[in-house]
Amino acid sequence: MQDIPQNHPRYHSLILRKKISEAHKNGVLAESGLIAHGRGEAFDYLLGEKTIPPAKKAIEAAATQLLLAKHPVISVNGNTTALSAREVVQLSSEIEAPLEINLFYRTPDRVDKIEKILKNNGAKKVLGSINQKYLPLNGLEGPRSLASMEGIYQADVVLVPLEDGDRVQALQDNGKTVITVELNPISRTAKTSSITIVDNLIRALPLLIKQVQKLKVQERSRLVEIVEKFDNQENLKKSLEFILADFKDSVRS
Ligand code: PTJ
Repeated sequence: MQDIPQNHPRYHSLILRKKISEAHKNGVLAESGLIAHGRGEAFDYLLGEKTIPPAKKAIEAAATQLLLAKHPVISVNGNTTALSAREVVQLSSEIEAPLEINLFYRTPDRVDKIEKILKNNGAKKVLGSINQKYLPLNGLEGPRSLASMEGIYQADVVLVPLEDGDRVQALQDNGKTVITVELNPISRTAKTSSITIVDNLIRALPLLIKQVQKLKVQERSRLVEIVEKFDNQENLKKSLEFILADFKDSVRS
């Protein structure tokens, strides 16, 4: 693929596109993952491609919720692997949460490739691989309903970056607290999750890792206070207000 000149005004965005399209060529990313990335790009544009204050608040609440969890799990799909394999592995080691591969377009080949990438990035244990034992998660059909007995099936808190709304709903209906990273604040995923980080995964994960490291040393009572104060619907409203304010500024200028 052609090199991207560093002085290109959209350099960072083009680098991400390159990563995404290479992951598709290598069989890691589903074809629909390319479209999902495009939708994400459009919303990121509306956010000014920066982490807005409501996202920082959600990141703090997410870090706290993960630290309070008895059995946290990080669900990993093709887009997450393509963009942020190193960071999900680091987060999983910081919070001692297993990574579990869960794919919408599940094939043995994709699962194997994703497992290898996670392991090459330092993951010690990856759940969700081909020969494991699964239990079905009520309310879902097809491969997404597969929940590892050691992982998502018994999890109390699940981080699911870039997820679709019906899986989030099913996880909630099965008693899990769901944290998501989702650029579209009006999606069903965003509205259904317990904590929605309206930000690009590539910016949100490093910040989430930093927050976990910072909050680890806090008293449990302080952590409980942070989670109890967080209101996801209110925070989503604030994210939309940021987008709308930017629109108004653009119209005026
Ligand atoms: O790897 P698989 O087989 O599990 O397939 C994964 C995809 C993403 C293709 C599948 O789950 C899917 O079709 O997802 P959706 O319903 O298109 O939703 C993806 C959501 O992710 C969209 O609402 C986008 O706004 C959002 N999104 C895309 N890129 C990013 C993002 N959110 C945060 N960071 C991103 N980089």
